[in-house]
Amino acid sequence: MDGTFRKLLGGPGYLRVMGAHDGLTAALAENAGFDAVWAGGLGISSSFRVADAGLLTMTEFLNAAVQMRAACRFPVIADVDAGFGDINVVRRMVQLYEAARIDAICIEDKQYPKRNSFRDGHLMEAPGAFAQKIAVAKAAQRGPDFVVIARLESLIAGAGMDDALSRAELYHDAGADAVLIHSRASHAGEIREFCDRWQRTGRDVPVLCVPTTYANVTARELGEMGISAIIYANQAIRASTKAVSETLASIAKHDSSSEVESSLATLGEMFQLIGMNDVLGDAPWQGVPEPANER
Ligand code: SPV
Ligand code: MG
Repeated sequence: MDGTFRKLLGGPGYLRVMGAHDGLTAALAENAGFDAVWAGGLGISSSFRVADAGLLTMTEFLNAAVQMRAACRFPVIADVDAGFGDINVVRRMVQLYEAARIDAICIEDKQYPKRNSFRDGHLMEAPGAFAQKIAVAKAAQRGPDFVVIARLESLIAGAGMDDALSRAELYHDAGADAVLIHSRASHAGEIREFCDRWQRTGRDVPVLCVPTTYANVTARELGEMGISAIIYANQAIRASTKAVSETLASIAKHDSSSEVESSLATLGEMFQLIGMNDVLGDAPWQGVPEPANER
């Protein structure tokens, strides 16, 4: 990676961030040219077949993020839901994630245990209580590079744009390095309005967004509105779920995998992805010719 994630996020233009749920999907995101990976709660929960409702433990989320960290070189942004507990949990969480070389965490201002943002029935954290979580998170980090993103759920919970903006200012004052404005509108109008009004505050703070329900907008258009990073949070897990279901159904139906062979990754492609050619001691190892006198 060129420079730290903090520098990338604060740099010109916008980053495209792909959601992943394990080491393999993180590597696929890196190979496809994305700028960072989102270790997303929905994707990780789905990979366990568990509801995205604060059910997995911090350790399970952290282990998934660590698996991604080890499998790729680009930045890892970890979705840490509402922080897994109170301010004491948040402090320990930051210490563990930073020690694991995760580049950034994103904490959302809903009460623990949170509900997925595409469902109803949200309870927001009181603004001051969440600002305190952010302040504790920032105080807990040891190095200068770790990034804390405050995720605003006001538009999701029906609290409105004024609430989102006033919370964003409060969280920035508490030390947030960036804010994520979440919307589940069917178009990017809320994002545009937030960006316009946020820029008028004169605060030079990166804004991230998650265009799941407003998928008909391009990253470039969001960048022009003032967004610094666009997170495709769940497309990878949805793609693989559909592809695997269809493949398995075909094999079951035809009593054979012949129908689907052409749509599968080849063994060679899998070996390349997981580094089989780098396995030491396997014969024949193509990398270095054997010395002639030992033949
Ligand atoms: C996730 O991917 O877990 C997220 C993003 O938090 S969203 O599901 O869009 O709320
Ligand atoms: Mg999540």
